[in-house]
Amino acid sequence: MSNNMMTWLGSLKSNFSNTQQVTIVMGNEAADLDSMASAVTYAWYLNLSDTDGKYFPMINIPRADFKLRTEAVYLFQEAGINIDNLLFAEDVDLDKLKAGSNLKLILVDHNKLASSQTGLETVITGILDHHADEESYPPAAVTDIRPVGSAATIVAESFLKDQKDSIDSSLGTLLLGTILLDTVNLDPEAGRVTDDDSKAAKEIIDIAGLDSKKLFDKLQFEKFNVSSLGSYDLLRKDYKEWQLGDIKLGIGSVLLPVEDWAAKDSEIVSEFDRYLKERKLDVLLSMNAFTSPGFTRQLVIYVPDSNLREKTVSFMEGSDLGLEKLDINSSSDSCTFYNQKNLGISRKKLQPLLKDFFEG
Ligand SMILES: [Mn+2]
Repeated sequence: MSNNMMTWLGSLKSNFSNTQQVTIVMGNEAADLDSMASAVTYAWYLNLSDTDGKYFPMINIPRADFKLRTEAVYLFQEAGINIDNLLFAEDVDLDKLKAGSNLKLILVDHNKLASSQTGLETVITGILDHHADEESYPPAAVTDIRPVGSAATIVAESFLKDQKDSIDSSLGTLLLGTILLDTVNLDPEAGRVTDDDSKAAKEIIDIAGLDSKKLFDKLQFEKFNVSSLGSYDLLRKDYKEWQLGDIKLGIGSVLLPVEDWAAKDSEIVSEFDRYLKERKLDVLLSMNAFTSPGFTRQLVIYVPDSNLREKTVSFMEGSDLGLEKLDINSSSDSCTFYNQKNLGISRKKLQPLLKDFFEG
């Protein structure tokens, strides 16, 4: 058992097997920064307190999806963590572990398992969370569920209580960065921060000697910095799809002006085509939203079938979206780019309009 977090992380994969007794510490399936950072840091805390506990953090998404969480990519790197050392969803066979009576589960940043993981409730032994308590776990589970701004605050409190000496700049960066992002830099105006968050954050800042303003600004920037992502990843970063009658519709939400996107990727239309075909879609839309300097919305419509395209485009051009065609080099018959003048129509509002249209 190491008492250095990096050494411990470096040996995680070689110490793990799906056929031996383990306690998996995992965040929720949305795997935001809070879920991932809390899983890693809380598993580390538990290992410090119980030297043969075999606590393993699991990042509850496929490894290939990690790069989409650009703020997490930044913070883990800043904390000096090599992502290759972490266990992701495909590395851990929860069903097999449970079938072999080898699994205990500790949930962080959620208290009810995802629908894809139901059946594992009986092996939940602990929960540390800040969501409303859904009481979907065994009564014997040890829980700390409180409405603080970040689950990382509750992890930080654990270290502050009895592992203060383990708070170095690496651990401090992970915990503090997560708390700051979740509470909008501890700003009471944003309505997310509680006294517990502020107290834990301030103690971590003092112990680890961190600059919270600098860390928050950089995280906030990286959260929206999608420059490292290609067209395919931009489309899937924040994506939803629906079956509407005979039509399968997919809508990506992209934080980038279409002019910049098309300039960055001359193959943008063939990437839309690849995305549509892989997901067997009939209609693929991208709703682009960004601030430059004012809030702006744009829309991309991609429909390869010409009859369906004509129908779809004329409906959308005639709708309240306020579409104004853009002259983009990559435009083709099948792919059209627009400014969306009606800023009030988000994906949540557009979907029911298209549902009525395609199902009607
Ligand atoms: Mn959270």
